[in-house]
Amino acid sequence: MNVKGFAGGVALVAAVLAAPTDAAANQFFPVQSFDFTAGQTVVGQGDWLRRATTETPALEVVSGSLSYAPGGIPASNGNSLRIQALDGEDARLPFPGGVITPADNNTYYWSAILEWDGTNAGNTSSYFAAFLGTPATGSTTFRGILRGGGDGVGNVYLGTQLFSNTSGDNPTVFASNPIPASTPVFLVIKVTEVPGERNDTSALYLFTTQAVPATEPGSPTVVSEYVTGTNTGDIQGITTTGGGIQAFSVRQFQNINWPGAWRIDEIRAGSTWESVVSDPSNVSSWSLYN
Ligand SMILES: [Ca+2]
Ligand SMILES: [Ca+2]
Ligand SMILES: [Ca+2]
Repeated sequence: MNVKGFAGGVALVAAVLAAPTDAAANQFFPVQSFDFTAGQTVVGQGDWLRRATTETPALEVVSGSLSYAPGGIPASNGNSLRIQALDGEDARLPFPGGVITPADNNTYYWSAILEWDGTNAGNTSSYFAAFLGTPATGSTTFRGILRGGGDGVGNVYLGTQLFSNTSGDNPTVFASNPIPASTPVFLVIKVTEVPGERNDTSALYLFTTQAVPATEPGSPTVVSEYVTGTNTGDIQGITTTGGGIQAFSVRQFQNINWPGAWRIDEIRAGSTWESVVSDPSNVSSWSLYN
């Protein structure tokens, strides 16, 4: 009798603890709060490495964290990362588990709090954050791309693109609501390996005024799909020629016509919505205490 009761208690505790444990298990790396030294490059701090060759200015950790005021995202520790509109240093954060080989119906999410500094709205766009494939150093096999762009009359938008190429096979799709200046927004990008070739998607969920839901919304803000063309237009297709997904990357690229500096913080990546909107290490968020 006592043994049975004890076993039931163990089962209950295991069930209560399962949610945060699963969220942690589905993360590709621990949340990146930039609890690093401000005023210095992020390269060499934590697990961050240089993506390509040396470029200046540095991809610099700056003082203070970003927070998403409407809520749903835990408060951030430490500092944050500045991304400038200059062809400066790029960095990558390798997955501790190594390269992920995509399989049918797999999903890959990343999320972040992001702030545009309000300068140089510009009249074109460029991309500055994405998953990264192979090879590790110097690779431009970006997928699940975040792109920022201006309309030339002061408005700035965010969009997503499945891969980085210039053929137009997978055009960027922008969300229609402008990004407020100096006000943090929250975003999730979801890449889906749809069974078959040239049909994968990159979806953007953009939050500017609403609290971030604990469960995935029924539909994203916008979706970028592979259209047509001659490129190897599939996550699995790229894998067969040496791809896969193995890192997260942040890029600085010179274009005087694209929006000014950004700050990014609280970067999460994982295979589920829950793994990129919650903090498994935050005990107060566990169902046991709600
Ligand atoms: Ca932070
Ligand atoms: Ca596919
Ligand atoms: Ca660069």
